[in-house]
Amino acid sequence: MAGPKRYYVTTPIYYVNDVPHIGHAYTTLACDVLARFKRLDGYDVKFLTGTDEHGQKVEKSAQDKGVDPQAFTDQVSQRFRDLLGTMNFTNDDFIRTTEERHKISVQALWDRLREKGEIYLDNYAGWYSVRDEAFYAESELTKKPDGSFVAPTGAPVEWVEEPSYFFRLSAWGEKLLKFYDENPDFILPKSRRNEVVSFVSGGLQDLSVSRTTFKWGVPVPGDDAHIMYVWLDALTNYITAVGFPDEDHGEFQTYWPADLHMVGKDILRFHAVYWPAFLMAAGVEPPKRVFAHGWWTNEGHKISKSLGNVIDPIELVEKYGLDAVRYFLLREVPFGNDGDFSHAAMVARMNGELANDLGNLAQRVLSMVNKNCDGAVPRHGDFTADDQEMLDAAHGIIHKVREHMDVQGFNHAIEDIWVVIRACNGYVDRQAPWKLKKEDPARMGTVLYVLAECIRHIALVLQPFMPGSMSKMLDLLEISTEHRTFDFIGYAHALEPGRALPAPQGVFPRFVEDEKGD
Ligand code: ME8
Repeated sequence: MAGPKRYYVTTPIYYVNDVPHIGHAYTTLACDVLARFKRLDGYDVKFLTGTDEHGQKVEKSAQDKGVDPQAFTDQVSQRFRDLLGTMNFTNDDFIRTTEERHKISVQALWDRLREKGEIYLDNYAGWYSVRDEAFYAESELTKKPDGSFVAPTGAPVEWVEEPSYFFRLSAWGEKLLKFYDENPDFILPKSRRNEVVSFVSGGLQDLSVSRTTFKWGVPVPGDDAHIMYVWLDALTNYITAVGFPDEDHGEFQTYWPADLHMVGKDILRFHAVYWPAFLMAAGVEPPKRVFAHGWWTNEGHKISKSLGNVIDPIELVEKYGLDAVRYFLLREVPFGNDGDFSHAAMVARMNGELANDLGNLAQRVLSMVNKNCDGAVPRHGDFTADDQEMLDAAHGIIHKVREHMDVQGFNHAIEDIWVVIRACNGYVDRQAPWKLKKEDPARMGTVLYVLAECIRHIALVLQPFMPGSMSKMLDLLEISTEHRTFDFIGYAHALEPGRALPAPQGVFPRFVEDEKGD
């Protein structure tokens, strides 16, 4: 069984009908920060991402481009892989649903459901949206003036009639409700949980899980006129990646059930209703949590290809720098809520919080150390109550941050770290080490020591959010790579007075508009 120090986190696998944008980068970023945090906190982590390559939507995109679907998916999937490097993501695996390991896994799950009598053959007659890859009941649709119907997401729907296998979802409603009840944190945030509970309480219908009118997908074992429903195919990736159907060995034993499936609110129903129902029906334990985060808009407008306002994460990184983008995305919006991307908000965070609050603190302290303490960690005398309070606050941040990270409260974690950064700035002003230089150089050494030690802690806990910049900051304190995990928090591993430090360098430049004003 998975022990307490194991952590398995997954992103949705993204459709390769289109190139990656800020929304995809956001979800994967949240997972990367959690994965990094847990690794630093001593966990054995598996962090999975990948691409969802089957189904009608992808098949159509390939056709539109006049390319064979496999060649098309190879190309677009690579764009998603490239983004991982650009964003400094640390996924341990990248899964593609066109891989052989996945076909084996999905077909094994199907066989399992079939053997257990959970799947039966019938005919489907109803509405389908290719854009959402979802079936809709007529009661969920809105009629437009021209007589056509649209899904609640605004996506067009088409009438489909074809032979289809069905999954007995209707039989799982009560069991799902019991499961949600027994696992109150299975769906976060709470508001989303309530939506799901009321959807399931309204009664579930059996779900069509195969299609016969196109070919791009995994064939149903023993009946290859049928292609498996792309969501059954896609959701199974989470167990494929840990070796399913081999449940008795290796990674499955170590990592399943997953600790967290991170998703956007658009795909919560698939993850919080269908997926646990499939798994329970197959006799496999459901994941521990699904977190549905909110939706980004661009300067107040919905992000869409047709509006031409899609934000390219690569362009953002080129303009503002990677860590500023990573910071902004998780700081700007309470995680779970919708958020708006704006240039003004980005620059305000960069200049106010990164350059001023944190950058200046480090720069001021390290420059004073460099000039007045022979470029080495200062020697300190006895700590006053003010010193002690400052050090305790820095040492204590990890406890608060850990609690927030356990419920994906990224913005709260950052806010609590900033409380300490601001407290440090207050302490500098109060203690005025530049005055102490003449009046009491020994006391100046103590004050600068306290500050350097606080900066060490701030940098340690901020590593998951801004790995590149915090690595630079820890380099400036001459902290070796092995001493950068959370085991090195606290007095026992405090900076060693007298240790030579490199010349200080700025870590967070202010953002200045160029002359063209872009
Ligand atoms: O749904 N704001 O893939 P997908 C925030 N293949 N997040 C956004 C976003 C936005 N504006 N736009 C997209 C699929 N996302 C399926 C998933 S999983 C077994 C199969 C993010 O390419 C968000 O995480 O449409 C959303 O859930 C996901 O991209 C949808 O990606």
